[in-house]
Amino acid sequence: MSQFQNVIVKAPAKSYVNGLTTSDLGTPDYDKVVEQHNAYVEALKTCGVEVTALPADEQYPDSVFVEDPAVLTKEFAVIANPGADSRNGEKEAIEEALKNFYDKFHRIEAPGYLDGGDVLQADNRFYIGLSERTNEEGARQLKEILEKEGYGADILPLKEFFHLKTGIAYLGNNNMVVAGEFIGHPAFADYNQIVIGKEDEYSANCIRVNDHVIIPAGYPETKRKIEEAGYQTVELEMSEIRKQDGGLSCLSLRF
Ligand code: CIR
Repeated sequence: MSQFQNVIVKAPAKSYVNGLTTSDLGTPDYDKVVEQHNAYVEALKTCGVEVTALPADEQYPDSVFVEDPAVLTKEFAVIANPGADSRNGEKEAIEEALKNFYDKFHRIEAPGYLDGGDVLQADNRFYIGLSERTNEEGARQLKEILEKEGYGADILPLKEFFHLKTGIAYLGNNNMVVAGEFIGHPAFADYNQIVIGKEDEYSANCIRVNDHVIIPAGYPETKRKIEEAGYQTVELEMSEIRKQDGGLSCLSLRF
């Protein structure tokens, strides 16, 4: 898996506590959100990436989840078209920020909708999930862009997970972390699978950043399995991020 040089994050807005959620874990504590987000940024820095931190935007409660408005490759950026009305405008600030790093842009256009959380890259292949946020037209547009650029792309309908990456992560070296509906899924049959049990499902959303895999704190089994596969782990407290349906991947764009 190639090394990441850059990461974009965005500070949590005070309005974060009023963001979208399907969880019944309660209202996030804003001070703790800031603390957990700061720890995330520090962990990324120890993984050797340059972190660009965008300012908080009160108008968009969910804008801390910068993964959703864009899909990045080494060569180009795709500005997504986020499927939740209250989040769609987040793409403008992300595009502005990405202009500092990319010359080549593609766009997902209505009636296509797509959230970056539904897109997983594994080497030269992308998996695109169809969800409440990503429709067939959005997925089709992304597949066409990726294939024209020389990547492979598979579209898969989701049954239960909120976003594709809610239940899957690619660690490089053909190692795929899988949970729930992705366990035994034919699309992932050729990978070495690190299987996450039902009670640990939240920890399937982990991120490999150069020599480390960042995982949520409190999942000793996941930590053990990932270390057994040969990776060094870093654990981060994610309680307040999880309350708004967010995970580790959602909080950054890595490239
Ligand atoms: C939302 O509903 O859009 C946010 N509260 C959570 C987004 C999480 N993002 C992700 O899984 N990529």
